[in-house]
Amino acid sequence: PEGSPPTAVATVSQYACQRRTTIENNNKIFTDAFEVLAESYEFNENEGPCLAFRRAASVLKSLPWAVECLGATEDLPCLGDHTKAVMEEILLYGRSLQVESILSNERYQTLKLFTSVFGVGPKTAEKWYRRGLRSFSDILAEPSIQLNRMQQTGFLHYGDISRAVSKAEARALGNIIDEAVHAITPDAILALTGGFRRGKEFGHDVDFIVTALELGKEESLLLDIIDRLKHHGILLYCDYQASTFDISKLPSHRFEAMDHFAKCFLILRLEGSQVDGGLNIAEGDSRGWRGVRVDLVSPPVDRYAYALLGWTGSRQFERDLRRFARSEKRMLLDNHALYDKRKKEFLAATTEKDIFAHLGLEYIEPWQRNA
Ligand code: TTP
Ligand code: MN
Ligand code: MN
Ligand code: MN
Repeated sequence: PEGSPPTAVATVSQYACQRRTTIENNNKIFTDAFEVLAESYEFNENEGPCLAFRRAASVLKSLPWAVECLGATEDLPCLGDHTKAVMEEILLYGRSLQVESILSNERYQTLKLFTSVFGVGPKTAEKWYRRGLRSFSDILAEPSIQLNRMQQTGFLHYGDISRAVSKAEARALGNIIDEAVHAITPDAILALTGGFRRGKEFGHDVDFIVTALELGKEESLLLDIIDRLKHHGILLYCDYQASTFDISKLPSHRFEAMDHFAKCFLILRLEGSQVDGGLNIAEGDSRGWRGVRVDLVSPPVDRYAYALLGWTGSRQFERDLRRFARSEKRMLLDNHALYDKRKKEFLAATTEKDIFAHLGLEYIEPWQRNA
């Protein structure tokens, strides 16, 4: 009959953890617009519409087809009136007036610029904006502003760390970390996680999980790795955070809260000669190296699967895993553990597959988690 889909189309779940989302995005014209809207609501601390646009974008990213008319979205979840109005505008005129007005808005542009600095979040950016500051030179020339160590580093390495990291660079860093880890503890476990584990071509950093087979050794392992990188002269910045992990605590409700594992946020010096893909160094810049942001997290080995699942992302995939666990299974999930509220017990897992199975979910491969 007229108006119905050409074939029996499986219903799309409202949960990203029940969808398979590769890096191929057939609906980029819409999802780029939604991201601008979400960001703008985020800057205004309006969490509801921010999450709504992120959820809508995530649904469209999972589709193996491009939306060509609004009718095609009828059976899709998480698309509200506002979302559909934006889509209709884009379908008709190729652009959305609301998005264009945000993009040309001075406050949005300034907050976007300021939050692009490592160590500067929306709160700090807002504070600087309200003081009338509009550019990096305004900030650096303002005597009353005390930059913290992270922000100083952010300005110092701004060019390097705002430039995307390539797969080849991620691989080269993987070799450096691998060498360090295994020189310290031959049977340590090292895994690439974050966006590169999901198969992304570029990232803003490179994320690794490292753990020792012997329970309790993981924290000293991380400190030894940092020490070794320092002695190799490639540690440009290190923010180490000791473990505050407590095995008796129930998984946290809030996704945005950081986990409690020992971790460090680094900037490493990557030599150009080690990169087979070639570095993207601008003409005239012949120093032959670049700074790269690297995150290392070191969970106890019995929490390895939870940490790996939590750090592989995407953020939207993680949000929906937790929401699914809570709303559909009466379970609490975070980067440390899964707790069954009905049975009042923690569920152990040695692999990510175990966790999906505990949740009654089909296994989703890392490269299908680009929600
Ligand atoms: P990111 O490195 O921020 O994001 P990404 O790797 O998906 O993408 P990008 O290319 O921009 O780097 O975070 C990776 C995952 O780690 C993300 O799902 C959130 C998670 N994470 C935690 O769970 N706890 C933390 O403390 C941090 C910093 C990240
Ligand atoms: Mn990352
Ligand atoms: Mn990121
Ligand atoms: Mn990271």
